[in-house]
Amino acid sequence: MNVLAYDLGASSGRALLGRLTHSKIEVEEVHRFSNEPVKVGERLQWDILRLYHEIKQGLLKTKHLRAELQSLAIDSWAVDFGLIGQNGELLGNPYHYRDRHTHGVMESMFQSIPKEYIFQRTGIQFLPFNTIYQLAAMKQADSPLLKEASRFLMIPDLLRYFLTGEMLNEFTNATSTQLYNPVTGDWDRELIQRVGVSDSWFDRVADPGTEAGRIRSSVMTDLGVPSIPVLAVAEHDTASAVAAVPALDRSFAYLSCGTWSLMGTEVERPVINEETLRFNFTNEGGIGRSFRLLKNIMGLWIVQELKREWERAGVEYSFTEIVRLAEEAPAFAAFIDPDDELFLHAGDMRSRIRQYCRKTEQQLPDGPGELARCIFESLALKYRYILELTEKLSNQRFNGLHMVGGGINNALLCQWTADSVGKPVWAGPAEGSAIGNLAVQWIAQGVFSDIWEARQVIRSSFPMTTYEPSDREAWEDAYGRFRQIAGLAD
Ligand code: LRH
Repeated sequence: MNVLAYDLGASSGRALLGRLTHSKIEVEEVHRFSNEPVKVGERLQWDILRLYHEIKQGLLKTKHLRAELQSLAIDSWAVDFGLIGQNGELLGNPYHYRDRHTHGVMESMFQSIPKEYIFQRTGIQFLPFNTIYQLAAMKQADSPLLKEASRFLMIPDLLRYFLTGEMLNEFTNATSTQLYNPVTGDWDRELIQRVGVSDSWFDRVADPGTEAGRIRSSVMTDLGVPSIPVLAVAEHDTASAVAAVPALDRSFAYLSCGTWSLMGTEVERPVINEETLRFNFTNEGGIGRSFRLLKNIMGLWIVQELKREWERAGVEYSFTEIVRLAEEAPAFAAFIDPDDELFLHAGDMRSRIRQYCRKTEQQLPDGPGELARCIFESLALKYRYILELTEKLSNQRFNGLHMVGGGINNALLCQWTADSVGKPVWAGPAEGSAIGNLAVQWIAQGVFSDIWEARQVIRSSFPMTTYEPSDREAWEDAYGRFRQIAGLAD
């Protein structure tokens, strides 16, 4: 049974063809493409039509493989969206969540809508780029789009709409907006109205696994493809990645490691209380109406930005080289809190890291190895802090940590994570989101009875590398210093 998964990340996208043979999943990458946002003036926007073009290219390439598809589905990064006008056309280009138009909007919103009220109703962490603040920023700027809009679609909803002509909002992604109420199981219409936009744009929310239409006739004619079903899966990429965690135990911790690091656990009901609010944890929707109690950690973004910066200066380093240089640099020389707002937007990471270190009276990392080592060690230390909080907030003890996503190709980071958290790290699969996307399509088709059966098959289909903790004393000492420097001490 062949199915096609499109997984769009903040810097690249891919289409994976999934086949099931003898209860094993086989995947073949049929298309890979870059996803480069475009800056026009001060505004950073997604090139959404190019992404749609690449989706069609993926369909063409699959056709050339003569692989008969049962269905396809799309997942992507969360929070970003497009607005649809009265005539059914997309209004403008979706903003990139790292665009600066949301700067200060969250804080100013708290003056009219209390923070506690928002958290009580949504259970979602406060990130300045959440959809709610993007809409409020557009409102403050008196965006003409808001006057024309008749529907709100998140990125995968939007691309699915282009393919099928049908509009539908998907559950896991809907929760990431901070406009969805997990207790009532619907958009929080009161909150939406208080933000000042029309709640009529927000329609029925569909569960992962729902058939959301079929390839429309114009696409069939243009590409010469049949009208296969297009499914809504766990369309938030992190939800798909968590769906693919090959856990045996129902109580498990995960780290989805890519541009972002998302760390947490799966829970049956959202955990909305003073503690989760205090530590800014989130309760995003998962598959089977579970919730992902987790926290965003800035992740490999800082290194990706450094790499781009070096490229602009004419120096090319591969990730393998960066990791090797980090390994050769002196240990525990300087730490940053990767989640400091300094590192959120694109720009000169070298000077921001040095600025952070100057402010906290540390040595200033200089060359690529020192800078990369500072980032990787700081990430590993932040992982320990968040893992301990996850245990506390969910009232569980984990005997290891599952790592999925492209970041697991960095064996040094996996090892340092194990050393820092003092528990084994089980790494794999690297294409977590795409595999979770495939798995939900197979659940929808009745091939797997539920996500737990899918997780078992994923476990037996993909390699998993175990990293045992080592060097504990040095990491324990580093953790104490890191907490002081990052202001995370008790
Ligand atoms: C990871 C991710 C994450 C969101 C961010 C916008 O790709 O979806 O879960 O917080 O992008």
